[in-house]
Order: sequence, then C-alpha cells, then structure tokens
Amino acid sequence: MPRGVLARKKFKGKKMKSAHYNVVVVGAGFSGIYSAYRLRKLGLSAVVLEAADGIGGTWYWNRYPGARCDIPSMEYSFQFSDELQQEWNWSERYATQPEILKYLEHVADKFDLRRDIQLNTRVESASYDEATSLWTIKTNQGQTLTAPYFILGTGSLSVPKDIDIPGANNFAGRIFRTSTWPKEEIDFTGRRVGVIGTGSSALQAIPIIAEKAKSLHVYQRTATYAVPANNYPLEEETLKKIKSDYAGLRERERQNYFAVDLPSPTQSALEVSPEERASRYEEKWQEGGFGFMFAYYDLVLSKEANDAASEFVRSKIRQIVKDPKVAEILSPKQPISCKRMCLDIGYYETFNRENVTLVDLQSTPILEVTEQGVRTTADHIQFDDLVLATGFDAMTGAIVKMDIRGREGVALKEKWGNGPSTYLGIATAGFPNLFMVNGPGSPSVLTNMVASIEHHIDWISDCIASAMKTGSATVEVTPAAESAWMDHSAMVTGATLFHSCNSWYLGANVPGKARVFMPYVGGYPAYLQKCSEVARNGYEGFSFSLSPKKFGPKTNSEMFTGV
Ligand code: FAD
Ligand code: N01
Repeated sequence: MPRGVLARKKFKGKKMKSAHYNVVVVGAGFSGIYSAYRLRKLGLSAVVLEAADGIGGTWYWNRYPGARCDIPSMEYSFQFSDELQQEWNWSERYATQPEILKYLEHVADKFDLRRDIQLNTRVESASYDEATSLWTIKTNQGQTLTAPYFILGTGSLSVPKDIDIPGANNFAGRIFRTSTWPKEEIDFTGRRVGVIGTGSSALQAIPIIAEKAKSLHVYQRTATYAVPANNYPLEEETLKKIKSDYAGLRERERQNYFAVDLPSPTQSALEVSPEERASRYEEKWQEGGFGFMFAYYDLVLSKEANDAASEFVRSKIRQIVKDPKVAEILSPKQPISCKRMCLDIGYYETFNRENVTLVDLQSTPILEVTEQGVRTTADHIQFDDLVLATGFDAMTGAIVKMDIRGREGVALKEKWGNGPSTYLGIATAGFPNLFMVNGPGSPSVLTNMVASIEHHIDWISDCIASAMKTGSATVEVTPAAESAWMDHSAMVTGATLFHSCNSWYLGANVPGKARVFMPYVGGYPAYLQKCSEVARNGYEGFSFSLSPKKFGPKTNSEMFTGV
C-alpha cells in the first residue's frame, strides 16, 4: 500500500485526503510497475495511481479473443532483473494476453510493488505551483497529492478513440470494444456478429470469433498488411538457449532500429534482381514476424523498394484468399509499414470460410448503426453482437485527457493544440519536473515498447537523482532544445514513407486531431545515443533551477528518504 494511503488509514477513521510523495506516477502498466521498482531503489517515496481495478495497463484492458503480443515474448518482457528473466518461462513465441497479465502480476508480487500502487484512482488534474516547485495532483477519489516530480506512464494506446459511427448507442444487442473487453468470457457460439475495423486488434479477434459465430461480417475501411506470425510453443531447449545469452540478446536489441533482436540489413532492395528479392521475401515470410521489414534497409525509405515489398504481400493475399474479389478488397494500397503492420495468425484464411463476409466500406460506407445492426449504402445487416475494433486516441490521448497545467497555469492540452511538442519525447518546456514515458517525440510505438519503457524510466530516474544531488528544485526543458528536437524529428520523418498515409501515428484516425507525425523515426540506436549524450553533457537541453522554495520539498536528504 502506498505510504500516503497508509497515512490516511492511520488517521483514525477521518479520511486524510492529502499526501505528499517525492514522485507521483500515473498508470500501472509496464511503465508504472517498473517506475515503482526503480524509484524505490532510489530511495524515493512514490505512488503509482491507476484508474483500473487491476494492474497491467494494456494487458488489463485488452482481453479480446486472440489478444497477444507481436514482439516475441522473450523480448517483450523486462530486462532489469536477470533473476526474473531466468525464472520466467514464456509458453509461446508470442504470449497471449492472460499470460502477459500473469507475468506482470508476478513481477509486482516478486518485487513487492503493489504497496506503492493505488488502484481505482483516476488522475483528473495536475497543476504546477511555481512558488513551491510542487505538482498538485487531484484524483477522482477526491484526493489531493503533492510531489515535486510527476511521471506519466499513461500509455500510448490506452484511450479508446471516441465512437464516430452514427447511432452506435442505439444498438440493442451486445456491443463490445476490443480496448475495454469484459473480464468474463464472451461466447459467440451460434451468433450473428459484426466487427468494425481491421487493425491489429481486429486481425487477432476475427479468426477466433469466426470459429464460433453463426455468421461474421467484417467491416473494412482500410485494408491492412499482415505477415505471418509463425507462432509456436517455446520448448525447454529453446528457452534454455535464449536464456544462456540473454544479455547478448538485449545488446542486439539496442543495436536494432525497432529494439528487437533482428540483424540490421545493409543491402538495398533495389540493388538485387526481382527474383532474388522475391526469394528473400519468401524466406522472411516463412520465418514469420517483423523480420520481413528487415529484408532490406530501404523498405521505409524508398517508394520503389516499398512498392515491391507491398506487392509481394498482395500476391500472398491473392494466393491465400480463394475469392479473387475478396482478395482484391483485402489488398492494401498504401505503402507497407506506413500504418502499423500486423502479424497474421489465420486472418486472411478466415475469409475463405462460408460464414464470413467482408464488407468494403470504401465502396459502401456505413450510414449508421441501428437498433438491429449496421446500415451501409448497400444494405442493412442484423446482428446479435457488434465488436468495435476502432482503435485509440494514440500517444497524446491519455495525457491531454488530464487537465495538466504548467507554468503560469498554461494547459498542456492548449500547448499541444497544434500537435505535441517535446524534447526527446520525455519532457516538454513550461512543465518543470514532469516526465513522460514513451511520449510523442520518442521512438516508442515503433519499437519493442518494453525495452523503450525501461530505457525511459532509467533515464528519468537518473535525471531526478542528478537534480536532487545537485540541490536543484526543478529540471525543465529549454524551449530551444525542444524546438531543435522537433525540427530534427520532422526532418528524419520527412525522409521516410511513414508519414505518407492516414495513420494513427499521424493522429489522422481521430477526427479533428492535429496532424503531426508523433513517434521519432530516427531509430532506437540513434535515439539511445542521443539520450546518453544529453545525460553525459549534464542534461544538455534542460535547465536546472537551484531555488529551494519556501514551501518546497524540504531538503534533498529528506526527499531521498521519503516523507
Ligand atoms: P499502458 O499499458 O497503456 O498502461 C497505462 C495505464 O495508465 C492504463 O492502465 C490506464 O488505465 C492508466 N491511466 C491512463 N490515464 C490515467 C489517469 N488519468 N489516471 C489513472 N490511470 C490512468 N507493444 C509492443 O511493443 N509489442 C506488442 O506486442 C504490443 N502489443 C499490443 C497489443 C495491444 C492489444 C495493444 C493495445 C498495445 C500493444 N502494444 C505492444 C503497445 C503497449 O501499449 C505497450 O507495449 C505497453 O504495454 C505500454 O505500457 P504502459 O505501461 O506504458 O502503458
Ligand atoms: O486500432 P487501429 P487497433 N468506421 O487504429 C477502423 C497496437 N496493437 O486497436 O484504418 C469504420 O490500428 C480503422 O479504419 P482506418 C498496435 O500498435 C497491437 O487495431 O482508419 N472503420 C482501422 O481498420 C496497433 O497499431 C497488437 O480506415 C473505422 C481500425 O478501425 C494499435 O495497438 C494488437 C472507424 C482501427 O485500427 C491499435 O490497434 C492490438 C469508423 N468510424 C493492438 N474508425 C498486437 O498484435 C476506425 N475504424 C501486438
């Protein structure tokens, strides 16, 4: 239990609604769990506030059928404790949601972290007081917490996109969202089901729902590229082999563009013959996983190279899907990887089933959801169940949902009105002592996110420790550093094809959202190097203020031992 809560309990029945910590962290997914561990190691008092009634973040909320990771589990896991790495046995190449949640619960228990996590607590607002150099954080539990440091581990994909389909509230049957799936098992046996959306979540759910449903209609607005996952059980021998050189694997991740254990290609797709290219793609297709995008170095740099890779996937779709018309609708037109790529476990094959119908929303858009079903310009299909797999207000959604106010009461939502602006995706000018995990402007969603999360939290913790050691009350990004980083980020994005379609990376999935390409595309190794240089050069780009304010966090030694 967090110290603040303990203090409240001790207060003889009277609810003490306020508490002071060195650090308040929001969100108890991978980010919040590791923050609790790392901050305690530093000797700081920290509380992790989580809106849900359980820990796990993404893996708490997304319980839809088929949910699993698509970065290999041996990599999509913490590296801070070798004991943990060695003792935990993943059962499959890509673990399922229940297994990942079990893992996170194991981590919380093993390191006794639950006492620093407060569940059922949503942060509604946070404001920075310039006189005291403190953040005041207000929750939906009526609590007011203060802390000099405020860390947002609120997730890049944690706020479902508002439903923008007319009439969705009118549907009289069962309606589910993949992003907030119920805890109890949902049985689709013998039911008429409609799924709206064909992104990663839908791709995983559709094959499983199709096995049970009487009929399944899939409403597709944009076709998605998926390469085979090639999932398999992890045998003892494989686990042993990987564990015998876990450090080596982690080092290789640090050298890879996406922070995964894949060799970085040096060859251009354009310097080989079409036959050789096809043979390489075939090899990668058989291996399964994101290795496909590492066949050549220029698949996201050159339109010509990308076109050939895209066409290879389309040719595979035509081979798998028997009805040529359906295969054509399922064949994406945008550059591959411009929207996040997916891994396929039986998705394309599902469209060969008698009970599955693909609806092309490009030619027959949805007009409305009715009480009975979905009306398009072509027909009105009746359903028992509707599944909305329509995605997230990504990267900024959870942050701007809170009313966060920095210097002079400026709201972060206002500052980011034309798109998010940060330095390194870690901090933003005008908001001292506020740090983001995997924030916009960092490689984040383009990487193995657990690796990025650990890196960010280590970096942030070191920065806080450094500020405290030097007696600084505040650490704050300079506007010049932020602006230079944003320029650099835009420049590297411009050299790729990532920005060339309507993706959630660009905010294009949310009506009215500013269009700014949010992740940093310069690659994980270059980013790690930049972050190390910044720290080595005395946190270049940050200003440290020495003013220990009258009402501020007492002395540094008091801060280190908690309050
Ligand atoms: P989250 O896990 O999103 O946790 C954030 C938490 O903050 C949530 O529990 C939320 O309730 C809480 N929160 C937010 N706002 C507030 C508030 N105001 N007050 C209190 N609590 C709040 N990434 C990969 O690298 N590989 C994968 O294979 C992969 N698979 C994914 C599969 C799915 C279905 C989804 C949706 C995402 C996937 N991701 C994957 C991305 C995934 O989100 C990250 O890998 C990682 O789990 C993020 O952890 P986090 O702790 O930063 O955020
Ligand atoms: O969401 P999405 P997601 N009418 O935004 C459609 C991670 N993840 O939850 O593309 C009709 O990708 C929308 O159509 P369009 C991963 O990073 C990972 O699936 O906008 N359709 C799209 O097809 C992923 O990228 C895994 O034209 C509408 C779909 O809904 C991210 O989370 C698993 C619509 C939304 O797709 C998000 O994935 C799951 C409308 N009004 C998630 N609005 C792994 O496998 C939206 N759509 C690891």
